[in-house]
Amino acid sequence: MKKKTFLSVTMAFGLIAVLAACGDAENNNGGADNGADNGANNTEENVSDNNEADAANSEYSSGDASYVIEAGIGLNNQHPQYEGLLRFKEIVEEETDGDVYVETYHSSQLGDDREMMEALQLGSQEVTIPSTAPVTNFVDEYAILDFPFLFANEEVAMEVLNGEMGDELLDSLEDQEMVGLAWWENGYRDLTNSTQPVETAEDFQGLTIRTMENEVHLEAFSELGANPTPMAFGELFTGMQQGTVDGQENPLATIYLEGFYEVQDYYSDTNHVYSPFVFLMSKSFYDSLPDDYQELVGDAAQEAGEFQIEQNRAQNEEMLESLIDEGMEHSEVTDEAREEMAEIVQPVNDQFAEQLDQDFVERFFQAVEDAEEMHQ
Ligand code: TK8
Repeated sequence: MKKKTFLSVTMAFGLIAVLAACGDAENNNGGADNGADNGANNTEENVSDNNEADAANSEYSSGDASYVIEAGIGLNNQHPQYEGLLRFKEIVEEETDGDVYVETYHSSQLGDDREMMEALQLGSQEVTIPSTAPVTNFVDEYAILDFPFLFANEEVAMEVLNGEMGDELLDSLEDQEMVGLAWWENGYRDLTNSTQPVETAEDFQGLTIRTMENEVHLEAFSELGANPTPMAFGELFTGMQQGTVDGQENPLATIYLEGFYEVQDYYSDTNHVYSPFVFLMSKSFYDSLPDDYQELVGDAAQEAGEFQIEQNRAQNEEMLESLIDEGMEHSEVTDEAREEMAEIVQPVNDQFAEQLDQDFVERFFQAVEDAEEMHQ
């Protein structure tokens, strides 16, 4: 599989992150203001309290362990992803009788997705669970997962990810000093903004939308006539609050649990792309584990992922109601409107597909087709 020298992309995004950070001195904890409303804790004080609480709840301690896993995510501790991470901790500690200890961090406390992946490469952090979009900066082929309107439903996505193609994508991370252990789920991404209801492709015109650090997303939103602005997730709340961006796109759970309704008026169920999470471990750390522990962390990542996915899906409907209760206006996007959006962005998919290994692309689309037949 082709590997990218991601320096130029990283540098460009780095610059944007620095610029964003400059305007961000007062409040770099997106969601902190609104956190009290829904129990989300994004302040540093709460974060450390929470970690202490986690430690207190565990009958084990890092001091007694042969191996300590520092695990960090970008989302806050209300998100099902954090529940999944706590489940991972519980399984690993119990099954090793505390010989492997897991320290959990949320709310970008250890950095944003890209920074945490770099820390995994360096061996200074052991686990992170990013959306796959920023992984494209390390392995080109991950771009295919971000093609808009690729997976018809969640079952199709899971079938492909848990099959041969998903395995191949996990294995491809080894050359980047990371081990991919399991697929978790962020979910279908929807649009929010503070300017206007968005129901059709035309409504994207002129909207400044924060995107993840991923070229497919950038191009696709440009094609729709929006002004995409890549930004680290940790900067996003402030970016919306200060009007640096009009809108953003993320699954319902994130929109609600990060309190985005405080700074966004319009929610559109665009469902424009399915966003997987990928459970990553530092390769140097993984290699240092004895064989039975390697198997154990792999199984635990998988099991905790199944739990996370269940939680994620169970809460979706409730989240939509809660967003409306909080005063967001729900714009319903019809299948017809989605088809129009899909047509407009198709050239972007084609252009990126051409740049990837053709054998990989063919096998991937075949796997999607096969999965679609199984899960109509
Ligand atoms: C959290 C991110 C986030 C993603 C984004 O670390 O950046 O918008 O959807 O959930 O991975």
